[in-house]
Amino acid sequence: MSNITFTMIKPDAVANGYTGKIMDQIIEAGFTIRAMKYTKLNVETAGAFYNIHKERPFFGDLVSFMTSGPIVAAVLEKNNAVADFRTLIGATDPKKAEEGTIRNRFAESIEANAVHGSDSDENAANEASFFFNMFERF
Ligand code: FUP
Repeated sequence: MSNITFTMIKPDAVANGYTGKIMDQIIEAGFTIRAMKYTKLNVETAGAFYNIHKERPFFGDLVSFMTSGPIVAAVLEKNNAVADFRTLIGATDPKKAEEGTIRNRFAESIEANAVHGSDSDENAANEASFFFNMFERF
């Protein structure tokens, strides 16, 4: 079990002004920020990040949405980070996300679902190094 996970605050949540509230909930839940940046994906970088979904029917819409505005990317540390962060954010579809979870509070839809959270230690490591080099992680 590794102790880092990777997150993005997605374009819907940034545009809706929820960046501060979401970061506050993450820190209150015991996560420490190890890297963070405000940036914007393009078709190439969003397509590469979601490459695992490239055959899925929603892939084109997902890339359009994820390139529609700026995001906040971050590497977070905590014991059991991957699983605990997925509990904190709730189900992919905010209609199914538990009361009080980040997606329950801030997401609009299954696509515009406010935040990303890595689904395994291996993906957390890969996603963190996709966004951050060794000089950007503390
Ligand atoms: P999650 O791990 O909860 O982020 O969910 P997935 O890896 O299954 O999906 C990644 C992203 O694809 C979701 F955040 C939103 C998008 N998606 C859709 O737009 N429609 C779907 O039916 C499923 C996922």
